Amino acid sequence: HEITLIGAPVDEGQSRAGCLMGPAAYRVAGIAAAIRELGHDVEDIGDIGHGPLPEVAAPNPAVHHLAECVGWTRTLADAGRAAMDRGRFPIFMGGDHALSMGSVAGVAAYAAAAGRPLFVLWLDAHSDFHTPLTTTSGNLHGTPVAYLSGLPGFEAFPDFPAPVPPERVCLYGIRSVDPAEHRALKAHGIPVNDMRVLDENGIVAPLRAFLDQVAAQNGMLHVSLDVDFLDPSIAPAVGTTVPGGTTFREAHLVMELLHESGLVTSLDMVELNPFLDERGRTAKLMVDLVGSLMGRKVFDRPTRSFG
Ligand code: DIR
Ligand code: MN
Ligand code: MN
Ligand code: MN
Repeated sequence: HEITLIGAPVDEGQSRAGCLMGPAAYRVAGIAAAIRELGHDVEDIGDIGHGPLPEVAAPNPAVHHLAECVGWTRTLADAGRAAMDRGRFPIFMGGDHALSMGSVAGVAAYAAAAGRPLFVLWLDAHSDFHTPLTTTSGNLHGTPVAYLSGLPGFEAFPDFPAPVPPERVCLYGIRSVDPAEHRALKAHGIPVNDMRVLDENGIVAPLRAFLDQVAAQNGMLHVSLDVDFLDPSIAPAVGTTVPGGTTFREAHLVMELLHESGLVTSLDMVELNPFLDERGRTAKLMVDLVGSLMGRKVFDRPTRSFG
Protein backbone atom coordinates (compact mmCIF):
# COMPACT_ATOMS: atom_id res chain seq x y z
CA HIS A 1 0.00 0.00 0.00
CA GLU A 2 0.84 3.67 -0.26
CA ILE A 3 -0.15 5.07 3.11
CA THR A 4 -0.93 8.69 3.96
CA LEU A 5 -0.99 9.55 7.66
CA ILE A 6 -3.39 12.41 8.38
CA GLY A 7 -3.17 13.97 11.85
CA ALA A 8 -6.68 14.84 13.09
CA PRO A 9 -6.34 16.38 16.59
CA VAL A 10 -10.10 16.58 17.11
CA ASP A 11 -11.01 17.21 20.77
CA GLU A 12 -14.39 18.92 20.38
CA GLY A 13 -16.57 15.82 19.89
CA GLN A 14 -16.55 15.07 23.61
CA SER A 15 -15.90 16.88 26.87
CA ARG A 16 -12.63 15.60 28.29
CA ALA A 17 -9.45 17.26 27.09
CA GLY A 18 -6.60 15.16 25.73
CA CYS A 19 -7.57 13.50 22.44
CA LEU A 20 -5.85 16.33 20.62
CA MET A 21 -2.54 14.74 21.68
CA GLY A 22 -3.41 11.49 19.88
CA PRO A 23 -1.58 12.15 16.59
CA ALA A 24 1.59 13.14 18.48
CA ALA A 25 1.41 9.99 20.61
CA TYR A 26 1.08 7.74 17.54
CA ARG A 27 4.09 9.45 15.97
CA VAL A 28 6.13 9.02 19.18
CA ALA A 29 5.04 5.35 19.27
CA GLY A 30 6.63 4.97 15.82
CA ILE A 31 3.63 4.47 13.55
CA ALA A 32 5.38 5.52 10.32
CA ALA A 33 8.39 3.25 10.86
CA ALA A 34 6.18 0.34 11.92
CA ILE A 35 4.22 0.49 8.66
CA ARG A 36 7.31 1.15 6.52
CA GLU A 37 9.03 -1.94 7.96
CA LEU A 38 6.23 -4.03 6.49
CA GLY A 39 7.16 -2.83 3.01
CA HIS A 40 4.67 -0.02 2.49
CA ASP A 41 5.32 3.52 1.33
CA VAL A 42 4.40 6.01 4.09
CA GLU A 43 3.98 9.77 4.01
CA ASP A 44 2.81 11.93 6.93
CA ILE A 45 1.06 15.13 5.88
CA GLY A 46 1.05 16.45 9.45
CA ASP A 47 -1.91 17.68 11.46
CA ILE A 48 -4.79 19.48 9.82
CA GLY A 49 -7.18 21.94 11.50
CA HIS A 50 -10.91 22.62 11.44
CA GLY A 51 -10.59 25.73 9.28
CA PRO A 52 -12.78 28.83 9.58
CA LEU A 53 -15.79 28.29 11.84
CA PRO A 54 -19.14 28.30 10.04
CA GLU A 55 -22.21 30.08 11.45
CA VAL A 56 -24.44 27.27 12.62
CA ALA A 57 -27.51 26.97 14.82
CA ALA A 58 -27.55 24.02 17.25
CA PRO A 59 -30.77 22.02 16.87
CA ASN A 60 -30.55 20.98 20.54
CA PRO A 61 -29.10 23.07 23.39
CA ALA A 62 -27.17 20.05 24.73
CA VAL A 63 -24.94 19.97 21.65
CA HIS A 64 -21.59 21.68 22.12
CA HIS A 65 -18.81 22.60 19.69
CA LEU A 66 -21.12 22.15 16.70
CA ALA A 67 -19.29 24.73 14.55
CA GLU A 68 -15.90 23.13 15.25
CA CYS A 69 -17.22 19.68 14.37
CA VAL A 70 -18.76 20.98 11.14
CA GLY A 71 -15.43 22.61 10.31
CA TRP A 72 -13.54 19.37 10.99
CA THR A 73 -15.98 17.42 8.84
CA ARG A 74 -15.24 19.69 5.89
CA THR A 75 -11.45 19.74 6.21
CA LEU A 76 -11.11 16.02 6.96
CA ALA A 77 -13.43 15.05 4.11
CA ASP A 78 -11.34 17.16 1.74
CA ALA A 79 -8.06 15.70 3.03
CA GLY A 80 -9.34 12.12 2.79
CA ARG A 81 -10.75 12.57 -0.69
CA ALA A 82 -7.54 14.24 -1.87
CA ALA A 83 -5.39 11.39 -0.53
CA MET A 84 -7.57 8.76 -2.22
CA ASP A 85 -7.59 10.70 -5.49
CA ARG A 86 -3.79 10.32 -5.41
CA GLY A 87 -4.17 6.56 -5.03
CA ARG A 88 -3.23 6.58 -1.34
CA PHE A 89 -4.60 4.65 1.65
CA PRO A 90 -5.48 7.29 4.28
CA ILE A 91 -5.00 6.61 7.99
CA PHE A 92 -6.73 9.25 10.12
CA MET A 93 -4.90 9.56 13.43
CA GLY A 94 -7.35 11.01 15.96
CA GLY A 95 -8.62 12.73 17.75
CA ASP A 96 -12.04 11.75 19.06
CA HIS A 97 -14.63 9.85 17.02
CA ALA A 98 -16.29 13.01 15.68
CA LEU A 99 -13.46 12.99 13.13
CA SER A 100 -15.12 10.05 11.38
CA MET A 101 -17.89 12.28 10.09
CA GLY A 102 -15.19 13.86 7.93
CA SER A 103 -13.10 10.80 7.15
CA VAL A 104 -16.05 8.70 6.03
CA ALA A 105 -17.57 11.61 4.09
CA GLY A 106 -14.31 11.99 2.15
CA VAL A 107 -13.99 8.29 1.49
CA ALA A 108 -17.67 8.09 0.48
CA ALA A 109 -17.20 10.93 -2.01
CA TYR A 110 -14.30 9.04 -3.56
CA ALA A 111 -16.27 5.77 -3.67
CA ALA A 112 -19.26 7.48 -5.29
CA ALA A 113 -17.01 9.00 -7.98
CA ALA A 114 -15.35 5.62 -8.54
CA GLY A 115 -18.75 3.91 -8.79
CA ARG A 116 -17.92 1.40 -6.07
CA PRO A 117 -20.03 0.59 -2.97
CA LEU A 118 -18.57 1.71 0.35
CA PHE A 119 -18.75 -0.58 3.39
CA VAL A 120 -17.98 0.57 6.95
CA LEU A 121 -16.68 -1.62 9.79
CA TRP A 122 -17.17 0.11 13.18
CA LEU A 123 -14.97 -1.45 15.88
CA ASP A 124 -16.29 0.18 19.06
CA ALA A 125 -17.89 -0.37 22.47
CA HIS A 126 -20.51 2.18 21.43
CA SER A 127 -22.93 2.27 18.51
CA ASP A 128 -22.36 6.03 17.92
CA PHE A 129 -25.90 6.23 16.51
CA HIS A 130 -27.16 9.37 18.22
CA THR A 131 -28.10 12.39 16.12
CA PRO A 132 -27.70 16.04 17.17
CA LEU A 133 -31.45 15.82 17.99
CA THR A 134 -31.29 12.76 20.28
CA THR A 135 -27.95 13.17 22.08
CA THR A 136 -28.27 13.90 25.80
CA SER A 137 -24.53 14.22 26.46
CA GLY A 138 -24.21 16.71 23.59
CA ASN A 139 -21.00 14.91 22.59
CA LEU A 140 -20.92 14.68 18.80
CA HIS A 141 -18.42 11.78 18.88
CA GLY A 142 -21.53 9.69 19.62
CA THR A 143 -23.15 10.53 16.26
CA PRO A 144 -21.00 9.58 13.21
CA VAL A 145 -22.77 6.30 12.33
CA ALA A 146 -26.11 8.14 12.16
CA TYR A 147 -24.51 10.79 9.95
CA LEU A 148 -23.07 8.30 7.47
CA SER A 149 -26.43 6.50 7.48
CA GLY A 150 -28.20 9.65 6.30
CA LEU A 151 -30.38 10.23 9.38
CA PRO A 152 -32.02 13.65 9.91
CA GLY A 153 -30.61 16.20 12.36
CA PHE A 154 -27.31 16.89 10.61
CA GLU A 155 -28.50 19.93 8.65
CA ALA A 156 -25.53 22.01 9.85
CA PHE A 157 -23.12 19.46 8.35
CA PRO A 158 -22.26 18.97 4.69
CA ASP A 159 -24.75 16.62 3.02
CA PHE A 160 -23.27 13.13 3.34
CA PRO A 161 -22.17 12.21 -0.23
CA ALA A 162 -24.05 8.91 -0.60
CA PRO A 163 -25.51 7.54 2.65
CA VAL A 164 -24.20 4.07 3.44
CA PRO A 165 -27.13 1.59 3.43
CA PRO A 166 -27.67 -0.38 6.68
CA GLU A 167 -26.53 -3.70 5.19
CA ARG A 168 -23.16 -2.17 4.35
CA VAL A 169 -22.51 -1.10 7.96
CA CYS A 170 -21.05 -3.55 10.48
CA LEU A 171 -21.04 -2.51 14.14
CA TYR A 172 -18.63 -4.82 15.98
CA GLY A 173 -17.78 -5.22 19.66
CA ILE A 174 -20.74 -3.15 20.87
CA ARG A 175 -21.62 -3.12 24.59
CA SER A 176 -22.99 0.38 25.29
CA VAL A 177 -26.13 1.58 23.49
CA ASP A 178 -28.32 4.43 24.78
CA PRO A 179 -32.14 4.02 24.59
CA ALA A 180 -32.58 6.54 21.74
CA GLU A 181 -29.79 4.81 19.78
CA HIS A 182 -31.41 1.43 20.38
CA ARG A 183 -34.72 2.65 18.94
CA ALA A 184 -33.01 4.31 15.96
CA LEU A 185 -30.84 1.26 15.17
CA LYS A 186 -33.92 -0.94 15.06
CA ALA A 187 -35.95 1.53 13.02
CA HIS A 188 -33.12 1.96 10.50
CA GLY A 189 -32.37 -1.78 10.34
CA ILE A 190 -28.69 -1.74 11.26
CA PRO A 191 -27.52 -5.17 12.41
CA VAL A 192 -25.55 -4.93 15.68
CA ASN A 193 -22.76 -7.39 16.44
CA ASP A 194 -22.78 -6.81 20.17
CA MET A 195 -20.59 -8.72 22.61
CA ARG A 196 -23.31 -11.36 23.02
CA VAL A 197 -23.07 -12.15 19.29
CA LEU A 198 -19.27 -12.38 19.48
CA ASP A 199 -19.35 -14.51 22.63
CA GLU A 200 -21.75 -16.99 21.05
CA ASN A 201 -20.22 -17.15 17.56
CA GLY A 202 -16.60 -16.25 18.21
CA ILE A 203 -14.78 -13.19 16.94
CA VAL A 204 -14.11 -14.64 13.45
CA ALA A 205 -17.36 -15.91 11.90
CA PRO A 206 -19.42 -12.68 11.94
CA LEU A 207 -16.49 -10.72 10.53
CA ARG A 208 -15.88 -13.23 7.74
CA ALA A 209 -19.56 -13.08 6.80
CA PHE A 210 -19.32 -9.31 6.43
CA LEU A 211 -16.02 -9.45 4.50
CA ASP A 212 -17.55 -11.98 2.09
CA GLN A 213 -20.27 -9.43 1.28
CA VAL A 214 -17.71 -6.68 0.69
CA ALA A 215 -15.75 -8.92 -1.66
CA ALA A 216 -18.83 -10.16 -3.52
CA GLN A 217 -19.79 -6.57 -4.36
CA ASN A 218 -16.24 -5.39 -5.18
CA GLY A 219 -16.66 -2.91 -2.32
CA MET A 220 -14.30 -0.52 -0.64
CA LEU A 221 -13.97 -0.96 3.11
CA HIS A 222 -13.45 1.80 5.65
CA VAL A 223 -12.45 0.61 9.15
CA SER A 224 -13.07 2.86 12.14
CA LEU A 225 -11.12 1.64 15.19
CA ASP A 226 -12.17 3.17 18.52
CA VAL A 227 -9.73 2.51 21.38
CA ASP A 228 -12.65 1.39 23.56
CA PHE A 229 -13.22 -1.60 21.21
CA LEU A 230 -10.39 -3.01 23.33
CA ASP A 231 -10.78 -4.10 26.93
CA PRO A 232 -9.82 -1.33 29.40
CA SER A 233 -7.31 -3.70 31.03
CA ILE A 234 -5.13 -3.56 27.91
CA ALA A 235 -6.15 -0.09 26.61
CA PRO A 236 -6.74 2.30 29.51
CA ALA A 237 -6.14 5.56 27.60
CA VAL A 238 -9.69 6.39 26.56
CA GLY A 239 -12.28 8.66 28.18
CA THR A 240 -15.17 6.21 27.87
CA THR A 241 -13.91 2.80 28.98
CA VAL A 242 -16.49 0.00 29.01
CA PRO A 243 -15.65 -3.37 30.62
CA GLY A 244 -15.87 -6.57 28.58
CA GLY A 245 -13.97 -5.43 25.50
CA THR A 246 -11.92 -7.45 23.06
CA THR A 247 -8.74 -9.10 24.26
CA PHE A 248 -5.25 -8.55 22.89
CA ARG A 249 -5.46 -11.79 20.91
CA GLU A 250 -8.96 -11.17 19.57
CA ALA A 251 -8.05 -7.67 18.40
CA HIS A 252 -4.92 -8.86 16.60
CA LEU A 253 -6.91 -11.67 14.99
CA VAL A 254 -9.45 -9.15 13.66
CA MET A 255 -6.63 -7.06 12.20
CA GLU A 256 -4.94 -10.10 10.61
CA LEU A 257 -8.21 -11.20 9.00
CA LEU A 258 -8.68 -7.69 7.65
CA HIS A 259 -5.19 -7.78 6.18
CA GLU A 260 -5.72 -11.17 4.56
CA SER A 261 -8.99 -9.98 3.03
CA GLY A 262 -7.15 -7.32 1.03
CA LEU A 263 -10.34 -5.25 1.17
CA VAL A 264 -9.52 -2.36 3.53
CA THR A 265 -9.01 0.97 1.77
CA SER A 266 -8.97 3.48 4.68
CA LEU A 267 -8.70 3.55 8.48
CA ASP A 268 -9.53 5.74 11.49
CA MET A 269 -7.68 5.43 14.82
CA VAL A 270 -9.87 7.28 17.31
CA GLU A 271 -10.45 8.21 20.96
CA LEU A 272 -6.89 7.72 22.23
CA ASN A 273 -6.38 10.13 25.15
CA PRO A 274 -2.62 10.07 25.85
CA PHE A 275 -3.15 12.04 29.08
CA LEU A 276 -4.83 8.91 30.51
CA ASP A 277 -2.19 6.49 29.23
CA GLU A 278 0.39 4.48 31.14
CA ARG A 279 3.75 5.31 29.56
CA GLY A 280 2.40 5.11 26.03
CA ARG A 281 1.03 1.60 26.48
CA THR A 282 -2.28 2.19 24.68
CA ALA A 283 -0.67 4.20 21.88
CA LYS A 284 1.83 1.38 21.29
CA LEU A 285 -0.95 -1.24 21.27
CA MET A 286 -2.88 0.77 18.66
CA VAL A 287 0.27 1.05 16.52
CA ASP A 288 0.87 -2.71 16.88
CA LEU A 289 -2.70 -3.39 15.76
CA VAL A 290 -2.16 -1.25 12.68
CA GLY A 291 0.95 -3.36 12.09
CA SER A 292 -1.20 -6.50 12.03
CA LEU A 293 -3.66 -4.77 9.68
CA MET A 294 -0.75 -3.90 7.41
CA GLY A 295 0.55 -7.47 7.23
CA ARG A 296 2.69 -8.28 10.25
CA LYS A 297 2.31 -11.93 11.23
CA VAL A 298 4.21 -14.56 13.13
CA PHE A 299 4.18 -16.98 10.22
CA ASP A 300 2.73 -16.88 6.72
CA ARG A 301 -0.88 -17.90 6.19
CA PRO A 302 -2.40 -18.58 2.80
CA THR A 303 -4.43 -15.60 1.69
CA ARG A 304 -8.09 -16.58 1.83
CA SER A 305 -10.03 -15.77 -1.28
CA PHE A 306 -13.26 -13.97 -0.56
CA GLY A 307 -16.41 -13.83 -2.57
C1 DIR B 1 -22.70 8.04 24.70
C2 DIR B 1 -21.20 7.71 24.64
N1 DIR B 1 -23.45 7.13 23.87
C3 DIR B 1 -22.95 9.49 24.27
N2 DIR B 1 -20.75 7.63 23.34
C4 DIR B 1 -19.48 7.35 22.94
O1 DIR B 1 -22.39 10.38 24.89
O2 DIR B 1 -23.67 9.71 23.32
N3 DIR B 1 -18.44 7.18 23.69
N4 DIR B 1 -19.26 7.26 21.64
O3 DIR B 1 -17.22 6.84 23.18
MN1 MN C 1 -16.36 21.36 25.58
MN1 MN D 1 -16.82 5.63 19.01
MN1 MN E 1 -16.54 4.16 21.88
